Amino acid sequence: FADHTWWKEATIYQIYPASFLSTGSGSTPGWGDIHGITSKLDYLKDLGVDIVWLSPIYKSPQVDMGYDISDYKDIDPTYGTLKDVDDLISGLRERGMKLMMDLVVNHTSDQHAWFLDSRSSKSAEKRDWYIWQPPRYDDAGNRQPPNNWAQILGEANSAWTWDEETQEYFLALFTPEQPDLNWRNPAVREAVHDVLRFWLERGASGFRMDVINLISKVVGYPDAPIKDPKDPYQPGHALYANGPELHKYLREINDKVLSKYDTITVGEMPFVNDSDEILRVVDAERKELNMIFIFELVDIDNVPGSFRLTRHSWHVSDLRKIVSSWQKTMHDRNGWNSLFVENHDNPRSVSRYCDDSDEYRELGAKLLSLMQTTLSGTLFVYQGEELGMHNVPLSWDPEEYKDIETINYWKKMNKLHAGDQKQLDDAKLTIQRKARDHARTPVQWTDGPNAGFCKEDVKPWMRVNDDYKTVNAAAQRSFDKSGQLSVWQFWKRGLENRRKHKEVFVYGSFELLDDKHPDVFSYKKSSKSEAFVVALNFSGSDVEWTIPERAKVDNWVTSNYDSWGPKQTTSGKVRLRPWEGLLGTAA
Ligand code: ISL
Repeated sequence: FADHTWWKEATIYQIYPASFLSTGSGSTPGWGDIHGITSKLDYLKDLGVDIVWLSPIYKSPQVDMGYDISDYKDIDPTYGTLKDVDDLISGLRERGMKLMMDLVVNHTSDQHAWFLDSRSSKSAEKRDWYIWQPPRYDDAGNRQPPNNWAQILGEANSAWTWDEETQEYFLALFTPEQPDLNWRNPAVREAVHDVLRFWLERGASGFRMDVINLISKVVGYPDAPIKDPKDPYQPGHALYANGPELHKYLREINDKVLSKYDTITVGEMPFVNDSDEILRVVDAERKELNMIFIFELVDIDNVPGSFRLTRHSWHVSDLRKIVSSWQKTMHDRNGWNSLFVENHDNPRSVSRYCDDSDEYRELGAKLLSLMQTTLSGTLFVYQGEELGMHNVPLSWDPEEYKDIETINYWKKMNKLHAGDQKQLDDAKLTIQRKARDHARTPVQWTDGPNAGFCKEDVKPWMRVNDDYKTVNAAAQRSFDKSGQLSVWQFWKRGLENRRKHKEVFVYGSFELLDDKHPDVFSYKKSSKSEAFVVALNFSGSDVEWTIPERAKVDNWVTSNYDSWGPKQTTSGKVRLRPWEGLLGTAA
């Protein structure tokens, strides 16, 4: 990678405000607040974080945890005030850190003033700010939605919601409370530009753009191809993801706003893995976005082409293929990667890619840390990932799950499969493995009441994971067992190492060392002047790995089993213990 920039080298820490830290300064007891974030800036600085990304804190009815915004220029009282954000920004600046806001502009809340106006009558000033369509009628004369697109998070099946008052349907891809904005209307685009300017002027340094690839829908809203003939509604991804005008809208944002500031942008782009199309967005010359979240790795266990709450088996070779092909593609074609295995929409990574049993949880979390801190791209760490937090226990009742997606999925399954225990058990297993709730439990700060997330006499909005007595930040930061590191300390060390050797890890070239081994993912990262080799055993067994000649390992310097270099051979065969990862210097 030729061009060096601050946002490429940055480590970004994603905060899910509701679950980060509750100090009682917001209006809703048991919810995290902005003041809580500001009070942890030294913790983040110490870990090695450069930029804090906040999931939405704007005014919101919280149907989808703030991804349904009713006022882009104000803060939800649950989290605090605009003044609290100003204080947060000054605290970040004092420490040389930056703030990234979450920009959710594919849709608004149905309580946003724009939508209230839009739905008030067919001749309302902002009618055309959203996507309204007349009904279709079937052969029997029954009213039907304009097309067969399925809703993504809702309980109903159609992505279209009927409005009794004005006798038309509006499009709301996620839930009916999140109507999609009509980006074809230039006034909508200008209003969005104005929101960006507002936050940049206030001191934000950039944006994570929520489902930004859904803003342009195919003209005429045609039916989606039938995937499941039993279902009247089908995933419409092909017709609303990366639609015809996406590039035009992104470039317009850049021309009119971003080019006037020094910013970082990352677009969330689900449902698309086509490298040419992705490169059209992130190619530095095209001036659209700096990078996007490519979903291939976190979609590894979805039924292909389907929604997230599905299960599909996968193998280490899939992971290896996905990671190495994106490392290479971006390097060879002047794009840029983001690195992430967790966010608020996915289960915990150690539970998903490794083994979260007591025996292997810490090793797995460190293995994933080693992988991420040694690859090219802007690195995103999700709150709690640095502690190796894992999925909620299987024993939890469905009522402990709070996410609208989970709740609606469970309702839908119960309706669809009433009385069929086998199907319902299967749906339950899907929730236990894949619900977004797993990432949303309160951060475990201490072994005290409520894990130190909120005061003892307050009930956290979501139940704290049972293991907080052993898994918590206080224990991990003060961990001191000669030669060993806690997960937190391993992350800190990994981030230091990444900074120190950024020419190799952030900007260097990537070479896959072995595409045959059933369990090991191994690669070499090189700059002009140095090189490192990484070998990761993605299995719970002892394995043997033959070091390829061209790896030219000089010295193994770190294993996730201990911080002092393993006394392993540097040529011939290496024995890797369960979930062991090795980092070595190379010629
Ligand atoms: O979690 C998913 C559904 O199974 C994902 O497909 C998710 O909906 C998709 O990644 C978009 O996510 C973003 O937009 C949603 C919001 O619910 C998510 O939290 C957000 O990250 C709607 O705003």
